[in-house]
Amino acid sequence: MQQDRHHTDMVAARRIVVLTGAGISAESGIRTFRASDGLWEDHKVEDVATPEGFAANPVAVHQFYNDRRRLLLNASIRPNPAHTALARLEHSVIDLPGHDFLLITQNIDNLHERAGSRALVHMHGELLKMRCEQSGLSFDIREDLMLDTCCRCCREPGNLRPDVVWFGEIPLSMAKITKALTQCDLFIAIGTSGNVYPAAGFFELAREHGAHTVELNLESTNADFDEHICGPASTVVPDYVERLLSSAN
Ligand code: BV8
Repeated sequence: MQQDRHHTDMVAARRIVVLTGAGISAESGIRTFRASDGLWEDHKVEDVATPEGFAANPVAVHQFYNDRRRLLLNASIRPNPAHTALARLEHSVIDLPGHDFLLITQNIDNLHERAGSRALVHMHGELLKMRCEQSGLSFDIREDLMLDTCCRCCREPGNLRPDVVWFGEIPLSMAKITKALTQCDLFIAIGTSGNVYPAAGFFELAREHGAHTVELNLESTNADFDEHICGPASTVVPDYVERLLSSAN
């Protein structure tokens, strides 16, 4: 029977990979990159999200990330129902025989963890971590990172940077991600514009290996997913997860 390309076969979905982007955190109050009020509207990518930009003006780059870290730590910023639904999906399937689940996020916020997600990879790093460029060690940070902040490994200032992946740098956990993409039978992209590689190509790799691919986004990105479900993440993600879970029982 020809698989209906445009609808998820809810019962067949056993090995699930989810990719999230800035859109899943938009309703939690965190700006996306490419919307009209996006982060890239008042910053040039090459100035604040490249190693060259950091080398040229580390103070400006620290300020860019310090501002985003302070916002993230504001009490008003909380996971929304989309984050919570993904954590529920993970907890419901991860222990079922023959099932698997991996959540890959491009986001550097910690809203997935705060919603309860554990099978989680931050492929572009984390805003609440800093890294020593001498030792390679990462440390938690919840306050401003300044030029004169000392790392605990070298006990001197000047070696620390945000522990995020900038343009031109290699994303994290690519071996684990690639393995999951080639083995999954359902790939779900949520709240990402598909502008940045290699994340933007993940759905094609999954489909080449037999996965059904679904995009849940405010509006369709017109990328060639099998299925497009449009609407705000805090509505469409819980609805979709509910349908997946009710069909699995
Ligand atoms: C790599 C972390 C090699 C930092 C980010 C030329 C020179 C050098 C490199 C390149 C080049 N050409 C291409 C490249 C590769 C480059 C790239 O893709 N450039 C693009 C601009 C062309 N990529 C890289 O450099 C990557 N590294 O390629 O290394 C390699 C490759 C494979 C294997 C080994 C080695 C590294 C890229 C990482 C950059 N770091 N972030 C930080 O956060 O400051 S990128 C940043 O933007 C995010 O992390 C995310 O990945 C990316 C895209 O953002 P989105 O999440 O999609 O957000 P966006 O605003 O764009 O879209 C939001 C979407 O949500 C929209 O569709 C909107 O409609 C929707 N939405 C909004 N509200 C809602 C909603 N949806 C639902 N509900 C809502 N309420």
